[in-house]
Amino acid sequence: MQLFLNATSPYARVVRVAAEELGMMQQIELCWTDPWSDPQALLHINPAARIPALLLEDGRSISESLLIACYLNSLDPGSRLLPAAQLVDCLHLAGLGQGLMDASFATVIARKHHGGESDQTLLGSRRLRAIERLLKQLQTDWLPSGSTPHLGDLVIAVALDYLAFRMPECNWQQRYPSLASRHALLAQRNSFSGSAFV
Ligand SMILES: N[C@@H](CCC(=O)N[C@@H](CS)C(=O)NCC(=O)O)C(=O)O
Repeated sequence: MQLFLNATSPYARVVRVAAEELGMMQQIELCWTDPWSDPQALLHINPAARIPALLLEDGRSISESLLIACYLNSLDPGSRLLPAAQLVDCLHLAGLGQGLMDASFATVIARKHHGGESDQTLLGSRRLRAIERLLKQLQTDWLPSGSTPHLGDLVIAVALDYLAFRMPECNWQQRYPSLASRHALLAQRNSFSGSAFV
């Protein structure tokens, strides 16, 4: 399998972390890609020109980070990323994490293309409020899920890392110490230390 990714995409990192947690990295070739330059190889497997995208051995492809993670999980006999007994909690948390990632990523992209004033627009301020509400909700809802992290844990931890990387002024570590301690436990895993944003 080939995974199209770059080193700063939080969405691609979710897939990398998921693959590492499932012990599948040996089966995946990493294809470093700049999606913004519309490379043909990426457009061929994902016309949306977005990463991550996964190309399977038989030529079929899957886009969207959570769908790729679901596919990789389906190859795992233990279904470790989506444990049946915790499915609703896991999906609930994955949704909150994805919401945090979407609002943060859109904020970063708007600032890059339209300047810091984009934060004051209707959509910009809406995104910032969403980030604050999500952090607050996660502080209540993100509880330890056992020794093996599930997909919800991974998505949240990547989203928090992305916030620290691109929006350090948010300073969630000081403001939400329980999130910081939950995050610290995951950050020390190989899947996270080996895929840090650069
Ligand atoms: N919902 C998608 C989001 C993917 C996404 O936005 N990827 C960004 C990189 S972080 C991208 O490729 N952007 C290029 C573009 O939008 O043209 C997912 O979960 O995979």
